[in-house]
Amino acid sequence: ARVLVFDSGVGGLSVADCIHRARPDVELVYLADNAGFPYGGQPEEVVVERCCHLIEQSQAELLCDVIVVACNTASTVVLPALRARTDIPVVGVVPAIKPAAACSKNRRIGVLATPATIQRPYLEDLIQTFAADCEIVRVGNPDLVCWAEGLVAGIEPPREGIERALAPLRETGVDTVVLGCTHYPLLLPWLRASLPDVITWMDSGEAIARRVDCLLEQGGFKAGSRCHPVGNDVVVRLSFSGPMPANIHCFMRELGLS
Ligand code: DGN
Repeated sequence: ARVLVFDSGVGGLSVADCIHRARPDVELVYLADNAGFPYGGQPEEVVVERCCHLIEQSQAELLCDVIVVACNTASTVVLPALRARTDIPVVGVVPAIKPAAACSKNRRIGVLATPATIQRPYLEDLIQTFAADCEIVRVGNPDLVCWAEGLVAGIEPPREGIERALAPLRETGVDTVVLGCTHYPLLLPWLRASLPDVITWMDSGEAIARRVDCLLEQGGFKAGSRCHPVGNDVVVRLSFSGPMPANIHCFMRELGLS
């Protein structure tokens, strides 16, 4: 089987890594819209059109069995349009409010995401549905995604910037933080160092991997291999089947992701 994992940049690699660990037999194609990064400050219609167009274009060539929109910011707006335009299963990401509410002891939870995700009404719906009895500290930050992108180029995130970004969470003493952006697991060593009292950092990668596994089981998909082209200057398209290419693998191992 073949799974397309899509993000505006490298953040979706944190999700690809979880899927790869759950289903090492599956061929993953990673599609990063570097030219469109970041999605946070862009109008909804632009994000919807970009995502649908790029995914459809890849899908026409690659014939993937499942599409994963591994980006919270895109998932907040693009899923209905994408599902209307394709007949294969589309999995999106939502911030892991539900599991966070299940594990917070002091009922104080931080939600760290891009400003766009923090502002969208669906986040409020998730909070009302799953965490109505918790105090929720929302932090919409425009810089963390860029610092995560920098890691691939070997640039360390600025410690002071991270401290500043996390200050509202420190002040309120949250014991659980939801990583509501797929780029943030890449920053975990720095986030942990900045907020050592947080007990649980909750991302959505494993839940997505379980969902993908379940869809592949339902479809009866087995491991398969096909050839497909790689990249152009608008979109970096990396594909990996079996062991991931050394640079991505090393990058993720360095960050403690695999
Ligand atoms: N990885 C994306 C997310 O989960 O929201 C980053 C969005 C962006 O491009 N700013």
